[in-house]
Amino acid sequence: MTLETCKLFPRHLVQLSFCPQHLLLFLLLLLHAWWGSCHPQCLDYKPPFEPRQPLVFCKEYSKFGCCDLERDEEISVRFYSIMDNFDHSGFVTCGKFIRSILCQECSPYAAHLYDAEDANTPMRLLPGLCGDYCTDYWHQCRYTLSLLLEDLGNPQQFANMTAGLEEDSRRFCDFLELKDRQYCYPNVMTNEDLNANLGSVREDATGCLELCLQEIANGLRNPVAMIHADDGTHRFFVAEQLGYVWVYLSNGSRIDRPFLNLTHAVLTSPWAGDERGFLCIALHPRFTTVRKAYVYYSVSVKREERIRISEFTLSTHDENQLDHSSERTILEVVEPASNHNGGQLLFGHDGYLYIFIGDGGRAGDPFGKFGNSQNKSTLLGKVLRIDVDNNDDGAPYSIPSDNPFLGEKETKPEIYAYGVRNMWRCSIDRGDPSTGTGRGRMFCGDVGQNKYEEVDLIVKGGNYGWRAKEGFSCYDRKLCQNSSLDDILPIYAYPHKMGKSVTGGYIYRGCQMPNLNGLYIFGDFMSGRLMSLKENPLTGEWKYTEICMGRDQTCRFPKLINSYYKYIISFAEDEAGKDCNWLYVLCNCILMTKIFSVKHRESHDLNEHIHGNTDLLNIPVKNWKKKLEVSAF
Ligand SMILES: *[C@@H]1O[C@H](CO)[C@@H](O)[C@H](O)[C@H]1NC(C)=O
Ligand SMILES: *[C@@H]1O[C@H](CO)[C@@H](O)[C@H](O)[C@H]1NC(C)=O
Ligand SMILES: *[C@@H]1O[C@H](CO)[C@@H](O)[C@H](O)[C@H]1NC(C)=O
Ligand SMILES: *[C@@H]1O[C@H](CO)[C@@H](O)[C@H](O)[C@H]1NC(C)=O
Ligand SMILES: *[C@@H]1O[C@H](CO)[C@@H](O)[C@H](O)[C@H]1NC(C)=O
Ligand SMILES: [Ca+2]
Repeated sequence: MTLETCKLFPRHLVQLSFCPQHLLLFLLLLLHAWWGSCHPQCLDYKPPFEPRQPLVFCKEYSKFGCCDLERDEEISVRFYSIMDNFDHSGFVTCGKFIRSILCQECSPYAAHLYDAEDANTPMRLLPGLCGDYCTDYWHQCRYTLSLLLEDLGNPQQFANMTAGLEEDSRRFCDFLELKDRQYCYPNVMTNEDLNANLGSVREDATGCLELCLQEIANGLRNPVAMIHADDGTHRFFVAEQLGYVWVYLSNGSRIDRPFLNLTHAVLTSPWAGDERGFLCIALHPRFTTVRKAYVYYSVSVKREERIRISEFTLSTHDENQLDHSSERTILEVVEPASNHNGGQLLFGHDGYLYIFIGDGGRAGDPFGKFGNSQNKSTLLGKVLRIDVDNNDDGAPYSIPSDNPFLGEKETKPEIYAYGVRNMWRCSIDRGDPSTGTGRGRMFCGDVGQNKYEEVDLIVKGGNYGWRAKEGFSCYDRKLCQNSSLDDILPIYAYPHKMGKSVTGGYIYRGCQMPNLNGLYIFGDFMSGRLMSLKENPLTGEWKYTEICMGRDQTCRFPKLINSYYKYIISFAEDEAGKDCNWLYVLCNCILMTKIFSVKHRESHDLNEHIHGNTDLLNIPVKNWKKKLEVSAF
């Protein structure tokens, strides 16, 4: 086999010359590209990974390969059952060959060793061996071939074949040999170029981390959030801004009937840049027993715009649908303007519900004496924390007894942190898979005003600065210089030449790219830039690295792509299970700038117009949100 054969990968790049609909993409990461062609790849076509627990039998693939501990145990069982046929000296002579051959499915190059890269051609029965190694094997243990093939199919089928092969060293090795001397076993193990950066995401010449993507769903209209239930079903719940939540099953199928259809109640419009709408959903952290979902959306009540957080109960007869008659309002906050509605809802590891509320809108947080965000008498511009457990009778929520401002005069007890402008997408760190380091940390992107976008690490009682500060710099000079501000600076801020509306992401804790473990991966809605931050544990500083798409050759894998639609709306991760989890990015393809000239802030007239015209609501909400003030205000 020559390198040319590696280029047989079918090219599945999607056509990007048109903009079909809004896309939801799978953020899959890159396998070290080798001469741009032959990749580490597993027999199931997936990329290799770092097993969560070290392997016991095929130890050499403990660091990075294609087997988890469970598969490793199965291989070991098979080995010992084959070795039952041997006496001690046979075991000593042939055990090592059999073990090595059986373990090749754990090799990060398994797909290549088994000729499995091209799904249209038959796979080899056994991994491809190098010539010398095969000759050795033939000399010492040729009669073991039938044992290896025995349980791969109908034993009769192989009986004649192996009988013929075992007698003739040339035919034996014609059958087992992989002619490509670099990729055959065992040379593939010792080739330095192939093994140097296994599992490492590579940097391009400018230092940008190169990734590839896989599309997993499309045809969504402004998908604002994607979550999982953590209940072993591995389904996804994808929310669209106009008020739908859809269930995607683990096999990729979408259930026809919506999980939730709130389109009749959600206040939004087809106007590009409308920040209102259905913005988030969170499931109870013990969803298997507490069958409740929480949603965050814009609503018009008595001509007043509000955001509403409400609770739904799962249908008793359909686990892929909420009981639409079960809605119970948990909290409503009046929005003085139609932008900056916040929009994040999530459960922390403490079991409490966190709600991220925007500053109420317009530019520069103009309300009151020093804006809403620094005013603890209002819920606007805050991170809230409430307890929704055991709320079936009485109040819809209670205040956790250790909320930071309890008992402070003229301060809302729900407040957990303040000084936030318009946090868009927050996440909780799962923690390092082996040490647990970082577990429970809460990261948010806070959309900036005119100059800086920032990423914050949210802690109890923290003041995140707005409107005194935007990023690291002063926005309101007077407030900024007040020594009692005592604010927490972002872990990172970037100027508007890099992007104009941050979309918070996740700490990568997957196992396919061990060198990305601990990186915070996020993006910018306006510029489409994908970015990462890596913490220096000694200094606590976060170092920025851009993420770019791998080159065509790098991503030339079945189903992989290396481009995406520019408007990064949100990120997601899937349920961690036996398998590695992945990161996802939700993107939109349509430009929104054209419609910026439409002024509709605080336009109750417009809302009425929209409400009076339900057809409009059923039009896909073309573009998405946020940062309207760039040109409108
Ligand atoms: C196997 O070999 C025997 C004898 O050489 C022959 O009769 C039989 O048909 C062969 N079976 C297959 C499946 O080729
Ligand atoms: C996925 O699973 C569902 C339910 O088991 C089934 O109805 C559907 O046909 C499956 N879809 C695919 C593409 O296999
Ligand atoms: C969602 O609800 C609206 C009315 O509330 C209805 O007109 C629409 O058909 C529903 N959509 C789906 C997909 O069920
Ligand atoms: C703080 O917010 C409350 C509630 O909106 C408002 O009544 C009060 O005037 C504000 N305080 C200042 C100093 O602006
Ligand atoms: C500084 O902030 C405190 C608390 O918000 C306030 O009471 C005080 O008047 C401020 N000082 C100045 C000089 O603005
Ligand atoms: Ca800040």
